[in-house]
Amino acid sequence: MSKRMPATAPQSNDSKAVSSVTNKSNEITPAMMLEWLRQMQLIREFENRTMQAYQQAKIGGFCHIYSGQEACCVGTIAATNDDDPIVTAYRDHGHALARGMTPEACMAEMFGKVDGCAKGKGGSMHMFDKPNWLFGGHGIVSAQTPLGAGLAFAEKYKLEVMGEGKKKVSLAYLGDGAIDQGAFHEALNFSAVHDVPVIFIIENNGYSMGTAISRHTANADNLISRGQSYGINSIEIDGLDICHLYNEFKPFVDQCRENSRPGFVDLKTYRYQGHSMSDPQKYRTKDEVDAFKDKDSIAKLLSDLLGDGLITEAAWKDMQSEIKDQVRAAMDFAENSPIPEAGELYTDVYANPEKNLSPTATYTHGTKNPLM
Ligand SMILES: Cc1ncc(C[n+]2csc(CCOP(=O)(O)OP(=O)(O)O)c2C)c(N)n1
Ligand SMILES: [Mg+2]
Repeated sequence: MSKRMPATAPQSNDSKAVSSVTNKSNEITPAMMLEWLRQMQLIREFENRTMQAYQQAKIGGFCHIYSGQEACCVGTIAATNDDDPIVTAYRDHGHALARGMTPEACMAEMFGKVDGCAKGKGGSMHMFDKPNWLFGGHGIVSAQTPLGAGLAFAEKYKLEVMGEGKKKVSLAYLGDGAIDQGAFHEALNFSAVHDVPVIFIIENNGYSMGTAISRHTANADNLISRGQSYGINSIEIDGLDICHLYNEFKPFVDQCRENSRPGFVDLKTYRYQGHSMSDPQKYRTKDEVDAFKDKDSIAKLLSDLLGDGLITEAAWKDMQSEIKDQVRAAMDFAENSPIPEAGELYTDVYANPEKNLSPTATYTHGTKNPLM
């Protein structure tokens, strides 16, 4: 179901150089930049169509739009291996697409259809894609943080104790609103004590629902002190400039992998839409939103590419229209995918509410499951 999206970068010309200002790490190629542009634009377009579908009541439940934050998931995932595990919160469509989930599987999931990545049972907040090492999509704030540590610990254990596998790093994404949860601190402490190679990435968009970061957390302009207090290597990165992000983050990931140590990143970003689809946004001004739109990450990457002569205006137009077609096809796919059979309510669940109704009725969860 979930395959890496094919790289359809137009006129990728690796013989042309990326300017040294953009490419401080000397690892960024023109093809990489074009692929990032394509992925970020795909996420932006996908989210635009998601909002429309939500307003038409084709998508139900909670739904959180990622527009504005695209560089965060695309840039950080680009710095990992395809089989490094990742886990994130509920604002997860971008991570799913950047990890290689098809727009079809992602949109069908939101439509509650059988061809969704979780057979339509998870919805917007619960994108899950095991083949692409994406372990959700989680709605409970910060609950994914210890899971990220656990995923990294499992891989470390496999390698160091069982002698299988290879050195991996896991990425645990969370919002700025999640850093005051106890689970977050427990995960940091555990990872530091046990040398677990997990990177806690705070996608710091400045708000937790309608509460500005300075109103909900102490020391809001020095989040890295959280990581440092546990002896964890911690950095701040501008999450609106993907080339800068990659230059900073790639060596950071490599180091965590090599030394088997955790990391902490305060990744500064901004969301353009409300917290969820039902947010009147009375807590911020239009001027503030517009000021961030002036620093838009897609526009910045495009201007870097144009400046280095790595894309033409015509090629950019073609890329945008290909992406529009791709997302339109995903909408049609989701629309036409069947709704699940009623019996599906009783599969893929841990407990069987009615005996013998589920194909998993023989699974007893041990000796005493009160529901069986
Ligand atoms: C444990 C818990 N408490 C409260 C909520 C309600 N809630 C949902 S999202 C949210 C804000 C989280 O903000 P942040 O972590 O900054 O993520 P963002 O929405 O900005 O991506 C809250 C408080 C929840 N889902 N889980
Ligand atoms: Mg936030």
